[in-house]
Amino acid sequence: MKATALLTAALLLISVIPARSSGDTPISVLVANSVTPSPDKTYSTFVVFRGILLGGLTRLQASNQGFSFTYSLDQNYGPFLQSVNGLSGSTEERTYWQLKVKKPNNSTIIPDVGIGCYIPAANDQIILNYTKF
Ligand code: B12
Ligand SMILES: *[C@@H]1O[C@H](CO)[C@@H](O)[C@H](O)[C@H]1NC(C)=O
Ligand SMILES: *[C@@H]1O[C@H](CO)[C@@H](O)[C@H](O)[C@H]1NC(C)=O
Ligand SMILES: *[C@@H]1O[C@H](CO)[C@@H](O)[C@H](O)[C@H]1NC(C)=O
Repeated sequence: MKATALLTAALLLISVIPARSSGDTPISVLVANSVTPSPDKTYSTFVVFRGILLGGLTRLQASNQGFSFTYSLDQNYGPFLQSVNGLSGSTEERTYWQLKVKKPNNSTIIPDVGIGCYIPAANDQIILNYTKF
């Protein structure tokens, strides 16, 4: 092969590899339903360096792993996670998607911010838990 052909092949290879730099932060997403017991689902995705959870969820939705979500925009607090995999929170039924995070040391926190403000750390397990308020 000529040098130009090699270069073309190398460039082609680079362009088909999804952009994922060393600064990327891997996370998993667990979808749980504590209202109507159903099997948990786990997905993998990542956020960019210091990226917000909303970015990771958007990337996960685009990755064809069967994850979908919607959000509404609150004028004060930003994105409110409305539905996950077609199941929507409801004020009438007093249900919502709670956001929890299980850290690599197995301690679980309930973030005091939503999906637009939470910045995942490496190997966070994001728990989206359908529950009652
Ligand atoms: C009640 C309440 C809720 C209820 C709202 C249900 C309902 N229909 O009433 C429920 C339990 C659903 C809830 C959930 C969450 N909440 Co809340 N909630 C409150 C609380 C105590 C009062 C809000 C209120 O009624 N205001 C009066 C009404 C008249 O004004 P309103 O603008 O219409 O209120 C709406 C918004 O506040 C919205 N809302 C409530 N919480 C949140 C959170 C986010 C991120 C967004 C975008 C909107 C939002 O729901 C209200 C009703 O529609 C406030 C604290 C406070 N004292 O203000 C925290 C507060 C707004 N919540 C907060 C948080 C963090 C959350 C969660 C992310 C917690 C979690 N880890 O799961 C989740 C949202 C997850 C998701 N799906 O995106 C934070 C937001 C801080 C921030 N900068 O992001 C606050 C300030 C409390 C705190 N921890 O400091 N919440
Ligand atoms: C677990 O890790 C988190 C953050 O990485 C830290 O804040 C917390 O103190 C740790 N908890 C325990 C019990 O070690
Ligand atoms: C966290 O829990 C899992 C499963 O229970 C266990 O295998 C793992 O060793 C635990 N990790 C730490 C850091 O305690
Ligand atoms: C979801 O929330 C319910 C009610 O708070 C709780 O009992 C359950 O353990 C939670 N599930 C997960 C996976 O955190």
